Amino acid sequence: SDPIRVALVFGGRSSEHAVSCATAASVLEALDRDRYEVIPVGIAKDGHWVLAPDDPEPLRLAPGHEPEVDGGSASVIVPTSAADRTLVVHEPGEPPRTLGEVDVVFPLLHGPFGEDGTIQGLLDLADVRYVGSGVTASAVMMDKAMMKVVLAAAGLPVGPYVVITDREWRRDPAAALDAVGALTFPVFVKPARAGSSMGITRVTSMEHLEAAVEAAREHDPKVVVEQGITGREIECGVLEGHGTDAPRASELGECVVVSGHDFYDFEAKYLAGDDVRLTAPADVPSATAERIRAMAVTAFEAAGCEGLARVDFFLTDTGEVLVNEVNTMPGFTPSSMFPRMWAATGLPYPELIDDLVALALERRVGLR
Ligand code: G1L
Repeated sequence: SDPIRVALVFGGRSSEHAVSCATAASVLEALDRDRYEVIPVGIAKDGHWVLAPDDPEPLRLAPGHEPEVDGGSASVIVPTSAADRTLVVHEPGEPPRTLGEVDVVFPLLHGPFGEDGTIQGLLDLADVRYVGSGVTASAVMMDKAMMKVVLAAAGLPVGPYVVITDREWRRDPAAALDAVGALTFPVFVKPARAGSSMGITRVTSMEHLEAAVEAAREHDPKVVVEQGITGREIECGVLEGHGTDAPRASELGECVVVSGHDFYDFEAKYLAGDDVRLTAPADVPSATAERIRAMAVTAFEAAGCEGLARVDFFLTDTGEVLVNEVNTMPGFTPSSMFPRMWAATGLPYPELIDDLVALALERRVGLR
C-alpha cells in the first residue's frame, strides 16, 4: 500500500528550539520508512520555514551541541487552500515547487507559536490533518488560568491560585499583591502561557513577590500565582481512544527532584539532566493509581484534548490528589516521561508514534 506521507514541523521561535529539534530527531528515527514517507520541515529561529535534511544526526541534543534549524534559503508554505492539502516550497528566484499532499503533520513546537493553538489553526485553514489537540484545547491548556477554570468546572481538584491580569497589575499593583495574601507561602509565580519553565519563581515571602511578578511578566503579561503543594509529583499519559472508545490512561510515572534545584525548573528539566529522576511505573497504591488514572481521563475530556496529553498531579502524604497541569505537547523523546509511561504500559515508542498517526488519520478535517 502507499506510504503515509508524514511531515514533521520542528524548531521554531521559542526558547525550546533545541528541544524541539532533538524531539524531531527521535521521531525521524522511529518512523518506519517502509510505511511512512517523511518530510522534515524546520522553522529557523528567525521564523523562516525550510525543508530540512532527512537525517536525525545533526538534530540530536548532546553535551556541547545545541541543534538548530539552518535558516538556508528555501521557505515552505502551508497553503490556505481547502482543496489540496499540499506543502509548497518557495525558493528565491525559483518558481514555487509542490511537495505534494501531506497525510499528517507532527507539530513538534513548544510554547507561543506552536503549542498554543497557532500552528493548529494554520493547519486547520489548509485542511491538513495533524497529531494531537486542536486549536481550542491547545490554547486553553497552554494558559494556566484557563486550564484551572476548565479542570475545576469538571469537578477536578486544583490547588489554590490567584490570577494577575495585565490591566490589574498596571492599574493597582498593590491590590494585586494584596490578593496573593489569601495564599500560603511558598507560592510559585508563573507566566500564564510560557510553555516552558521560563520566568517561574518560587517566592517564600511577600517582600519578594513584586520582583517575581515583574519577572513572570517578561514572558507573559498575564501571571498566575499558585500556592506551593507539598507532595509527590505523579504523572499519567492519556491517549485518545480509537473509534468511539474512551481515552486510555497509562501506568503512572513519578518525577523526583534529586538535588540542587528547589523545583522542576528549566535548568533541571533540560540542561542539568540528571538532577531529576523519572520513574515509571510509579510506586502508588493501586486504588490511588486507579483514581489518578480516572482523573487524567476526565481532564483530557474536559478540555477536549485529542491524540495525547500528559496530566500532572500532586499526591500529598494524606492521600489527597490535586491536578497540577495538563500538557498537550509533553516531552516526547524516548527518555521523556510520556513515552516512558506508555512503554511501561506495553506500547513502545515506535508503536506509540504509529498509534498517534492512526488517531490523526481517523479524525475528520475542519470541524473539531
Ligand atoms: F505530535 C504530537 F504527538 F502531538 C506531539 C507534538 C509535540 C507530541 C509531543 C510534542 N512535544 C513537543 O513538541 C515538545 C514540547 C517536546 C517540543 Cl519542544
